[in-house]
Amino acid sequence: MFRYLTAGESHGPALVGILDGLPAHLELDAPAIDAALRARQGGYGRGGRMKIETDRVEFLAGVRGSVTLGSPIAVVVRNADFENNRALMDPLTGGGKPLTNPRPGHTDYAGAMKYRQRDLRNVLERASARETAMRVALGAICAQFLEALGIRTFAYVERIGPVVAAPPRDLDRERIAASEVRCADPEAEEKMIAAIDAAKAAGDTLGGAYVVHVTGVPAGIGANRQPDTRLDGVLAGALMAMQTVKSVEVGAGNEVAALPGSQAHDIFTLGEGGGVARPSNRAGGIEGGISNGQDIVLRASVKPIPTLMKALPSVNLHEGTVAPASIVRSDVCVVPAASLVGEAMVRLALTGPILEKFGGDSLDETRDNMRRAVAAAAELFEPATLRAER
Ligand code: EPS
Repeated sequence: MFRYLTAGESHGPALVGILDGLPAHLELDAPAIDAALRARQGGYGRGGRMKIETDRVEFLAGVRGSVTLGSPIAVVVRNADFENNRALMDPLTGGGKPLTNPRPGHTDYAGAMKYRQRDLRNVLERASARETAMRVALGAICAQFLEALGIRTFAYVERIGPVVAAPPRDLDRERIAASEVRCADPEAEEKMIAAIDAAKAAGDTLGGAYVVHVTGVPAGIGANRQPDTRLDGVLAGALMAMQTVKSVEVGAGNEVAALPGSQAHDIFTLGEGGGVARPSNRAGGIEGGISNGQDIVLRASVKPIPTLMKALPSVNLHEGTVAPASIVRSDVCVVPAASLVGEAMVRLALTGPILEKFGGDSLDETRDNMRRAVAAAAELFEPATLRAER
């Protein structure tokens, strides 16, 4: 079984992660993992923390000579900001003045109730999106496994606040990666940047939406055996399990609720080289909880960051008085960064079902199994096979 775990407080010494169940003999490109971490730190609308950190992955276990051993992979990303917060956050001696005014929309209040914490810092340290740096590191390792099987993920921003980009005609990865808001539409990009500037000037924050697009997933990943084996549930659950995400759509998503069946589904036609073709992909590559061989397309909508510089109304829980919400250093807009965390979550969430389908304790074994399974599936309805059966 493939699984992963992360630990780490935002201003503690480090973020740590364990990936268990990746096959042996995967050659890892550590600079590419660091590049993914650097990309997550970027994007227009980020705050002061990103100037302090230069995230880099350190391997502690599971890898020798940059090649996976099949044993659990353990990694660390250090928090440079720990040095500025040692008195507050040292695991053995840390402490300080409590934070008392919960931010509406943040974990502060619900977490305080859950863990019986009178200091909201004890909640916000783990709730902080700083933790997503480790998800991106682990996701970047999975990306290298998936790419070895011909599966690629890609994320781009579709909306920031009220500004919506035109649907991209092709996935121009370089253009999107070069965009400060990870948006393919230059006109929308300009408006998005202006919207972030306006929100910042007003002491406000902005949410938005992003798309994660996956190519190369063969048909037959995921299962309709049980509710928790369905691929759409697994992937949507992974995206919902992000700090900012409030809704997830698969393919055309919410749009199909308004369409009649005659327009909502992707018809079958005969493919030119044999087999079937699908002229559209409203299902987003998943039917009945199983991948159908088309690209997998997922959209996540993201709330605005709950820390506003013009603080929202709240209360002081210690004094029982009305008081503005706590202001801690934060960002104005994290949608571009969130799109990369979403991409990492999809990479992590896809790896398990891929390994469940093809198995393998070494990369070659997984690859051979996949090749055989894909070839057998392609032959299943070949006219020649059908003739032989008759
Ligand atoms: C973030 C790290 C955090 C915030 C932000 C994202 O660091 P700090 O709290 O030290 O500024 O910048 O997190 C939030 C906005 C949040 O509400 O948690 C990161 O690494 O992405």
